[in-house]
Amino acid sequence: GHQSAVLWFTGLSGSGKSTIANAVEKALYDQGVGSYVLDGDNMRFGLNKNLGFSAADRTENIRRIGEVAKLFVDAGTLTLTAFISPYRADRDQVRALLADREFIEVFVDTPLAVCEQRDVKQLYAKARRGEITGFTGIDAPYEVPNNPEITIDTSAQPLEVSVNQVLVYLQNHGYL
Ligand code: GGZ
Repeated sequence: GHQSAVLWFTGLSGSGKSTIANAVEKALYDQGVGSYVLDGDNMRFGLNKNLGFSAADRTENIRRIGEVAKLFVDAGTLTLTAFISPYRADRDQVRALLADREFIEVFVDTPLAVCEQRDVKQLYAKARRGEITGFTGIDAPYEVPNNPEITIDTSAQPLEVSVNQVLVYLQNHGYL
């Protein structure tokens, strides 16, 4: 058996949050552990489709995701969330919703320069040209976590090492 919790990935656009979260989900599945990923695809296109990227909308986005994550945890599911979640107060609010061991903050600490270099969706380029305003890391803030349970720098290591960091944490802390 396993103990349910939220692995709350936070970091810049292009930092690798979704990639790592999805790879962890697959690795857990291969070990016979069911988990579920909440990300932009299932939240921003569904429950949160009325929200944009203003500070207030991001706060509401994270509040709702926190509440949904809590429901999944209450249902016994190991849950992974992959959102920028740029505001420390918003993340701390989610932490406060959950029991002590139920919130595991995973800071995907990939440098802005590396995220911008990747620019898979060409959003940083658009932000630099002023075609998108309020883009995190360019002209909107990202507040780094003060005490994340896990910190990952994807510029310094391959995906498998990042995935393993998360799995080892879960193992060592009695979640698996
Ligand atoms: C940041 C934006 C923005 C702005 C659209 N700022 O690389 P992506 O495309 O897939 O990741 C980004 C995603 C961020 O959504 P979140 O729900 O994670 O953000 S938050 O937690 O702050 O609510 C990016 C895209 O949406 N995107 N406009 N202005 N990212």
